[in-house]
Amino acid sequence: MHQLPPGQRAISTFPRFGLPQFASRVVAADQAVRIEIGGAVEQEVEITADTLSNLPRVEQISDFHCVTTWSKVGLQWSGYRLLDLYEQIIQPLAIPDSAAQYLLFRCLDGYKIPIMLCDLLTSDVLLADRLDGKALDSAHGTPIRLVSPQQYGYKNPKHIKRIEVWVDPPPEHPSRFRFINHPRARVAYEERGQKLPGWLLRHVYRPLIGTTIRRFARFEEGVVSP
Ligand SMILES: Nc1nc2c(c(=O)[nH]1)N[C@H]1C(S)=C(S)[C@@H](COP(=O)(O)O)O[C@H]1N2
Ligand SMILES: [Mo]
Repeated sequence: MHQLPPGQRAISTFPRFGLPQFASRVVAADQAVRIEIGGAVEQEVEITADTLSNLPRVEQISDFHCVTTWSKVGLQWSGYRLLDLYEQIIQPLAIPDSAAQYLLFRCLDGYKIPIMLCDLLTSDVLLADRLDGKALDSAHGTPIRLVSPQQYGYKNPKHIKRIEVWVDPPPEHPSRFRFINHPRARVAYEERGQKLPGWLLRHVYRPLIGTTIRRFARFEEGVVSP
């Protein structure tokens, strides 16, 4: 049997998922890749599919772990290493502050998430534009998303439109949901949140999975209007 990280359980489908407020924000699937690079840089740069095509294309099979304890094993991603983008395009063209420690990802549906550079610049972190042989759809991150298998799903932003370089930790929303965002969110260490221990949060999150999956699916199918 496939060994899953602590507290995780495999499910057979790969559901559209996230925080409830993003369920209704379905991103249309016909957009071209356009990622602005900004923040603590000398020069803002825009990344398109053309820019990315200069980097080696990488195929990767990896497991996906949501903080609410569901995992989907064996997803087949295709895209570009964030490490290659950072070293070959962002560093020479945008010239990030040498003290940079975070990238803040901003998404077309309004989702945003800071991720530490030390967790991003590894060989298995991809900017993926394809899943299981097809272009990413509205459910899974069109036109391009981050895939960071060693971190929980909430550090795998979909529909990326802007990446900002930050030296200090980007400010978080004052109180709401602060406990869910662990600065590193490493699956192997069960870093589910910053206020409560991971094993405890398992039990908080598990009962929410079913209703969240159904809610996201209804909006994706256009059955419910916002
Ligand atoms: N733009 C965006 N990215 C997002 C989310 C979201 O709501 N919007 N949800 C996050 C969470 S909590 C999870 S578990 C995964 C779910 O990815 P999936 O919808 O492809 O299964 O996306 C993450 N990235
Ligand atoms: Mo998640």
